[in-house]
Amino acid sequence: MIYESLDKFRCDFLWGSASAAYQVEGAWDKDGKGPSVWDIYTKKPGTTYKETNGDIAVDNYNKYKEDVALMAEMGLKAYRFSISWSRIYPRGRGEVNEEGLKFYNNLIDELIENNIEPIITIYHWDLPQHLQDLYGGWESREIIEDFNDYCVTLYKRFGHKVKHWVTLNEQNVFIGLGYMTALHPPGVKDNKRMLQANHIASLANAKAIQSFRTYVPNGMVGPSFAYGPTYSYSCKPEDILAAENAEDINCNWWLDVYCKGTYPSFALKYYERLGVAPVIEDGDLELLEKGKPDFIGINYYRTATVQMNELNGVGVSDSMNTIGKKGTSKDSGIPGVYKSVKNPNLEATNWDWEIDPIGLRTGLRRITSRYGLPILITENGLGEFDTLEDGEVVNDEYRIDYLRDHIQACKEAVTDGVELLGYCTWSFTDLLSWLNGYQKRYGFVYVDREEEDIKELKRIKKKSFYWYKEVIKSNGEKL
Ligand code: BGP
Repeated sequence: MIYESLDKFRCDFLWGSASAAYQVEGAWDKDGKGPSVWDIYTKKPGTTYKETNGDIAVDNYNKYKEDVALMAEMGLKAYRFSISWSRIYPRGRGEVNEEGLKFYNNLIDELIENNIEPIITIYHWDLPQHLQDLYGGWESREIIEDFNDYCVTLYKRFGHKVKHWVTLNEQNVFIGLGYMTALHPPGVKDNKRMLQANHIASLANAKAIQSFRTYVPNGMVGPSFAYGPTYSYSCKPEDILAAENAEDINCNWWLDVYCKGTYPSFALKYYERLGVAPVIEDGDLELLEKGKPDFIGINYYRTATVQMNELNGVGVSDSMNTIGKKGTSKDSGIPGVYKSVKNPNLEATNWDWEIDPIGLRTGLRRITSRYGLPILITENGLGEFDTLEDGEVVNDEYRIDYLRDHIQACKEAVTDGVELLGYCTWSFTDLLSWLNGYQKRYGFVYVDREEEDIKELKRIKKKSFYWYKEVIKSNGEKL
């Protein structure tokens, strides 16, 4: 629909920004924290851009007050951050580390004192290494109890202060990259193991939501999903079918399980025929049924455009453009299912991520139609090279354009009838991009460090900082 005027955002709209523990905190072995799988994985040569890791990251562990002061200056309404499991339980289970809880308690209090609503992500990929070594992490059903114990500890400590909670961040990404392309820890390429680990993660998610009802009865909880809505490359019926395949395999496979408690039937039958479908035990479906979320968190960066892929066609690519050189991404697909192609109607970033605000509106509408749940945009943003100019100026007009167009798309989606709780940009300060080092920047606040030279980690406000401040002040009316 094209409208002459648009509805307004709700008056309690959560204008926010997001981060993740491993990408900002640093202090990787301080105050009793145990190692996570990322602490270990990034030390293996060749896994990340220029061997970067989060040992120091942007030192938010020591500079959190300075960062929160900048958020307050901007007028940010919400800050989504993640808790590092191995800071709370250094070995993933057993004795709790009070020092770890203290850090997050201080951060939460600092936010609340500054009128910023904390949004907790319980798990943003940094699994305690001990659980990986002990029983293979997400591949063992033992993790369901351990994850639940960790969640309950957090609910008991912070449930009275924090209303919005995110369980798992991008299960589709940490499972897909961890067990299909081997680009993330544990670096496995095995579809059967991937689908089984994924099933266990879904059960852990459901169990965590079930416990949430007991300990945080007035809160709201949901997972964050990396949603890239699928387009068909053409109106050829073969391509349309390929797009339906991709939407089922890449999106509904997770979203249906979260919101309906069941797997999408065509995708499940397809995996059964291949002999790789997850083993669904007695009680699993009942647990999924009991663990449905209050909202769906959406991390949106781009859409996917696909075409029919013959049985002898292109397979899954295990490489990624991590250097920021446009056009270096490789073709990828699943033979007989779909293959991804470049969308000629869209511009892309230097990391080959297509920019598509209308895709965000389309995705929000698809989720609303299929599940009827409120949506919280838990991530959206532009990763680009930034230049620090003389006089400590960063003119990131391109980021402002990106965010403005996506917020406009949100407004159109709200006018369509989408129930949108808030919008968190990725990210507030610059931070470590998992595989892409520090040069792929996302923040409103420039952090002066490079891959090899950490300098003084000085915080410098970019042009987008002042722009978003006005957006928040006008509740999204002034874009
Ligand atoms: C999401 C993750 C974030 C963040 C973002 C940008 O998938 O949840 O943690 O990293 O993507 O991705 P990247 O850093 O690869 O550019």
